[in-house]
Amino acid sequence: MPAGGLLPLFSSPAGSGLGGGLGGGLGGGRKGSGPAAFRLTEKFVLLLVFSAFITLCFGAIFFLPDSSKLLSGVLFHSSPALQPPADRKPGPGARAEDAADGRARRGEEGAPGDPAAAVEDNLARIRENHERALREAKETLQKLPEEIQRDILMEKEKVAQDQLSNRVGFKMLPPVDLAPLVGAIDREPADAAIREKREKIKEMMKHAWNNYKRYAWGKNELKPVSKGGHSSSLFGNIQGATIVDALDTLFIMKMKDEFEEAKAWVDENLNFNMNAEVSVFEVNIRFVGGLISAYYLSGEEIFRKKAVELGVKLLPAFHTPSGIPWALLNIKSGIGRNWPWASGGSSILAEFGTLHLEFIHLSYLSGNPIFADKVMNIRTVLNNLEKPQGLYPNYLNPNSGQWAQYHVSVGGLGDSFYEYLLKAWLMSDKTDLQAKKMYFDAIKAIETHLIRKSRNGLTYIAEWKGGLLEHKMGHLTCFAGGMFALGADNAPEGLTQHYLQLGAEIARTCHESYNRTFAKLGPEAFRFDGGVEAIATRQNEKYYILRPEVVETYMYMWRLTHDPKYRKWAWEAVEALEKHCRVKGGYSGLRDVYFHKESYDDVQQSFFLAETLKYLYLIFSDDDLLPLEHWIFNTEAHLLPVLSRDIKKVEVNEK
Ligand code: DMJ
Repeated sequence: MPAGGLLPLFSSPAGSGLGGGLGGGLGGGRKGSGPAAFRLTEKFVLLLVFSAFITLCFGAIFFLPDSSKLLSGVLFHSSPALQPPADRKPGPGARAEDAADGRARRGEEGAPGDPAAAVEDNLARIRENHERALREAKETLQKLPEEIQRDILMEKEKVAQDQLSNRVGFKMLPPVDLAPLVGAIDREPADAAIREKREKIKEMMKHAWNNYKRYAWGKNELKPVSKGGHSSSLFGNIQGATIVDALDTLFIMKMKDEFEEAKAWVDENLNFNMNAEVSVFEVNIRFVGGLISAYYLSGEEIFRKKAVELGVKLLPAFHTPSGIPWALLNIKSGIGRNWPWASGGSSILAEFGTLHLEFIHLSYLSGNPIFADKVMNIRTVLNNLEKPQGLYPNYLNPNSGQWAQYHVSVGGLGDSFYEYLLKAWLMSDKTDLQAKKMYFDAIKAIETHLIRKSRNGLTYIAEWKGGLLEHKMGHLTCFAGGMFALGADNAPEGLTQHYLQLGAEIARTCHESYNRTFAKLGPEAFRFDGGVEAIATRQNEKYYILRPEVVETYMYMWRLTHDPKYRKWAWEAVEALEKHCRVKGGYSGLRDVYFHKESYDDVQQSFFLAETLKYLYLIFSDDDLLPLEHWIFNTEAHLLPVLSRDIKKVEVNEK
């Protein structure tokens, strides 16, 4: 169709509007030199061509996949602040843009001001944005749904972590209702003989503390024989384990000056901003637990601040496919791994299963559910797993979320996981019914498959290896007497007396393991085979490192039964510690409890101050000091108040 055929439709006698404007410009050179009709036609042809070109350009923009990026590239090119910084990342898609930039920098063709170069630059950007969008879409499509979910979780976690760090840094943690904290301060026992014994235990604490202060202040632990500091790799470069572990013992023993100097050290020196690989479990039970406990007892804000700060540092340990945390974590890089000796690169039940109490409190104290989310996910993973004969193996692979080896123990590698199930239920003011069920189901299976009686009537808890029993019980396992007794009151129908009795029997067996040694302190492990009962037969099981588990069980048994034999047995332990472990520079562990001469290991463990001396002190105190209905002891004997039903609990989002 001839162009002229269309022209009348667009003709404007006044030459106004778009046609007039353009005509005035484009056809200006021919103005007045020919007939008006011809000039007008020329104008309209030009107008048509030009508008077709503009339409094409816009069409190209709007039909490309990422029109918003394109628009910002083309329309807002003059504003560099609007260009996304990610465009600058190296990679195949970045090359075109780099070339354009390079030209601009060199002032070559394509430098600002040159319209052809600007168009080329824009095209390069468009191409690059387009390629990147494709690449991202492809990567996302290649991911498994779980991976995508994990990415989202990690993003969310990062945001929560940043918010928390700001809150800690700017001292904006939410207000906490500290009342009523029952029995944090007590009266002197009425009975003079008991008072005297309690005073003696306080004197032991002074001896341990003063020597630590004199020879190892600020270090993790004391070497009481060589009189220096002792560093444990469990805490990486974090220092001051004894100070943090001792805080609440100092508080309840009313050693006020010592508590104040410990608090000042925490305020000025306790530092987590370092390149350190730590044991997540040990740092949690000693440092996080110690700080939370000190906060609740004293109300001093510095302890809460440090506890939350450390809690945030531990969060990257949970970055595993199953959410079961690594055993070891570099708190600077956030890189985690498991103990090289752990079966199949597994995480350990007693380690990842002993975070629950502290992390629930961290959520409460920070107002952020992230900590509780983490431990509730551990709970969910464990609850959903198939359990061999109802038992929980000690090794779990954090990548597959499956058990790695069928080795079950209520001692080392398993112990405090069971303890934390029971205590999670009690600490929740008996609302966490899942924990209660898991606890009672677990101990039922333990009783069926692991608990045995020796020929002479000593009840013991053996170790289970793929169905075969090893008739050995560890010192660590002795805590279970107290655990059975503590849970007895709420046991399923008709089992209360049974569990109290079981606690008493374990206490008796562990007392026997002490009584059958020269030092009257128990070995690391004792056996019920080869004609022996409650005696260590291997040289490498004969040591005693000031552990608390036996006196811990005496404490619960005393509180729950008031049978005087528990105070008697506790006092025997005090005398043995004084006779065999006390040295001028503090208290030392022994290499062989059967040997008639002390051979010291030269370490005053921080748990001696946190646990052993605290439990002994409580045995010789009235029951109104830290009543068991109001306080939960974490596995390092740090105090966590029961979170009453009235308290608004932090919402937990399960994974
Ligand atoms: C302490 O750190 C804790 O009691 C832990 O649960 C087990 N080991 C030591 C004491 O023996």
